[in-house]
Amino acid sequence: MATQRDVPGIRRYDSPAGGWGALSATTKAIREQMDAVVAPITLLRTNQPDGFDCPGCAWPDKEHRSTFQFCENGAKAVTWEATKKRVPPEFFAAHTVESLLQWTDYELENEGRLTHPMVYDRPSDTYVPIEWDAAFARIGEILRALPDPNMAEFYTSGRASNEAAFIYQLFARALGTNNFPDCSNMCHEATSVGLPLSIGIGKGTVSLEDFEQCELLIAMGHNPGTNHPRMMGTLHEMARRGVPIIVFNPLRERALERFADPQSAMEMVTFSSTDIATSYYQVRAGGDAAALKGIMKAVLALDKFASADGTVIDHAFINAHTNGYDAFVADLQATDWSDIEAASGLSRTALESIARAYVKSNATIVTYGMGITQHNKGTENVQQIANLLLLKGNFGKPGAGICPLRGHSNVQGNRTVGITEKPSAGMLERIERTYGFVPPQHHGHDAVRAMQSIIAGDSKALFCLGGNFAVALPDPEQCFPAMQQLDLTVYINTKLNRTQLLTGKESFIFPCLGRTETDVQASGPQSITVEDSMSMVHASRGKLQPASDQLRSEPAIVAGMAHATLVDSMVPWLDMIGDYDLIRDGIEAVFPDFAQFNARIRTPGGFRLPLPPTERIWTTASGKAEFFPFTGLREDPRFAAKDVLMLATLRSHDQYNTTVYGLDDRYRGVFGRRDVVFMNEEDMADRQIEHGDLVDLETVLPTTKTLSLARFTVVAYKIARGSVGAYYPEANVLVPLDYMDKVSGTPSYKSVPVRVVRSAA
Ligand SMILES: Nc1nc2c(c(=O)[nH]1)N[C@H]1C(S)=C(S)[C@@H](COP(=O)(O)OP(=O)(O)OC[C@H]3O[C@@H](n4cnc5c(=O)[nH]c(N)nc54)[C@H](O)[C@@H]3O)O[C@H]1N2
Ligand SMILES: Nc1nc2c(c(=O)[nH]1)N[C@H]1C(S)=C(S)[C@@H](COP(=O)(O)OP(=O)(O)OC[C@H]3O[C@@H](n4cnc5c(=O)[nH]c(N)nc54)[C@H](O)[C@@H]3O)O[C@H]1N2
Ligand SMILES: [Mo]
Repeated sequence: MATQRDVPGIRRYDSPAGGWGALSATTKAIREQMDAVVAPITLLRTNQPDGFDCPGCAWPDKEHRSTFQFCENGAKAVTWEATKKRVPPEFFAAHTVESLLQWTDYELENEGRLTHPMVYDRPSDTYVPIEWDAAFARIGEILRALPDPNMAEFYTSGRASNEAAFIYQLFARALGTNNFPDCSNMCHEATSVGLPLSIGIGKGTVSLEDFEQCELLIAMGHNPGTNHPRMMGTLHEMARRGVPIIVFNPLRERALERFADPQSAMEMVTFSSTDIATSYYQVRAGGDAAALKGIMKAVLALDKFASADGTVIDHAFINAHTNGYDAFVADLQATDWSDIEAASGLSRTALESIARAYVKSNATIVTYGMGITQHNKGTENVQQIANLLLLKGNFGKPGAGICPLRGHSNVQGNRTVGITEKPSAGMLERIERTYGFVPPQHHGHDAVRAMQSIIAGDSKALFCLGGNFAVALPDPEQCFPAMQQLDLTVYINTKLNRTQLLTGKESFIFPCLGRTETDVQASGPQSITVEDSMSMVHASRGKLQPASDQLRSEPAIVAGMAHATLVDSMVPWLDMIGDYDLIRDGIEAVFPDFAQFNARIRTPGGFRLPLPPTERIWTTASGKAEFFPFTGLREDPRFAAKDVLMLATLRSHDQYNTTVYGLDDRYRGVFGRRDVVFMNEEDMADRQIEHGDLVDLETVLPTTKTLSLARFTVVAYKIARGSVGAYYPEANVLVPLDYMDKVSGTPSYKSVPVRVVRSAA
């Protein structure tokens, strides 16, 4: 057998996810990054009523008051921020930017926390210290000299608080632009764009209580053991209650197979675990819409033989609450099973059995992540999930609904408080009324558009509130050099990363407080607020001593730049920093859903933002929920050329987006390396490729230039036929910038058509 060959760093991992492996990994993370004494105190403050919100993921906590929920990757996120390592001015003096560009992403961030505001000095090719006020003044000069404010881009990464995000959008709009590229454009944009058309709101509709009443869970395209680890507690509990859990994922992900809950003394002591998925379907990458069509086609067939009592399809709900049903049904009837099977990689029999399970359940939740959204058909994928749920009225009843698993811990909140390139008229009108300036009305740039505009030389200034913009986007060969043509780059970050090293004519790095740290302003210690995946808004307050006495909070840095740039502004920028309650008053004035904002966040647990679909109110154009047929099945490139494989770029267990904590991906059996391609053994055999061989990958798209990646090592893996996997960001060299979901603008990170061949010896 090919898989028997010994490949360095590749070992079988037979244990369940969680368990003792997770405990020892946590201890290791703490040992490497933190003082042993501070660590337990810090971890115990995570997600406590008076503590800080975990920067790891956006999964909610029960009433936000549970005792610290054990979570390996939450602990990694906290320790990575609370590390004792530092990047002081002496570090920058000792390393030119050119030399730092040779470092790996892991090495850069592992240097520790940024400590001083820095400015790029071209003659020495180093970053040198600068006073905050001098930096703000210079940025103001450059911005005032821009011929058009739309030549500036304002990127946000979803870790920023509501307060930081709100004041940031106010700054950009007061300057005169709606250019808000956002990490969400690379993440859940298909949700933000697709769901409002289907059900009136671009957010999930379930709460934690719904999981307690749910009768069937369908988990599509997400890897919670790594990316939403606190969700494992919920899944574990559901599995033990006997709730069927159906998984769709091209890869066998260990945590979705079996999990040992580190909080279960029984499972820890007996080395036992709980099976999570009751059935696991290895759909082809990019094949979910096809699979969903198959399930729905089978549901229609079952309905034919049923009585009209609504036990199969909820016709009463459909008549009262939806539009577009007939056209949707006609499309399903016209779709061939053979096309569904070819595009999904799943058999008709399998899809029919899922339909039977779906029909049996009175309350179904579908959870989904990047495996659904990051495709050139991402919006259609999301809308097919909504269709499936609508068929049985799975909105606005207990135990049922849709649950997009959000990415960054406050990405949803950023959107809610105004980070959008397509602002509503109402929001702009209320900004004008509250702050006395007329914000721009025309739409601005999303992330891909912003980069295209930088490449074209049209955009001259880039601000980044967190994140690692250039590394997160596709096609570095094109994007990295373009960044260096910018006149001005301003990076507000906690850690060193590659984007900061792609210096423009003038570049600034502003170190900011992290969420774990105390934030003291004129009126005393401040709290910030965040919104989790389930629309719960609550306060978060840091407890640790800041990493350096030079750090400023994100809102303070933004306000400082605004104050120095907009000299005639009537917005009380600096007052708002003295007391964040004033920022929240502004949020309340611009977004009516935040009525009584300051009062409501003072109750532990916070409050939930309104979600009309939970009351069967549909804020769509028609006032009803909409069925959207998906007609693009045969556009899958694998129909045109049989040797094409679909590449999905993935996160390892030891990474947070572009932040690489370590080089292991324990559950997938990869240790100490990331230069691998996961392949199905039959696809390997077809190409005479063996486990451990070096291969070259090349994109196959008629309309874009060919991108390639050479000499990665093949790992034989339990991955669906027709699909290959590789790590993000290493594999971003294969993702075209302009191959995306046309509706939402999301890059097709999870389905790039590629050919794989053995590398020349
Ligand atoms: N520890 C940790 N936590 C994180 C992050 C992190 O990097 N590290 N990132 C945060 C962010 S910003 C986000 S957006 C989320 C990401 O969380 P996830 O959505 O879980 O992200 P990924 O790991 O990119 O991909 C998820 C899964 O999709 C599967 N998949 C790939 N293609 C397809 C497909 O076509 N169909 C289906 N059904 N599945 C497919 C992959 O095999 C993988 O298991 O997590 C957040 N939390
Ligand atoms: N190929 C491929 N590309 C992808 C994806 C994929 O699945 N495949 N996923 C996409 C997704 S879902 C997302 S969300 C994007 C992520 O894109 P980004 O959000 O831009 O990237 P991150 O890696 O999360 O950002 C890491 C940096 O954030 C900074 N940081 C950390 N904490 C804080 C903080 O509290 N404040 C501030 N100001 N800075 C902080 C640190 O300096 C760190 O270097 O990447 C996208 N890119
Ligand atoms: Mo994300």
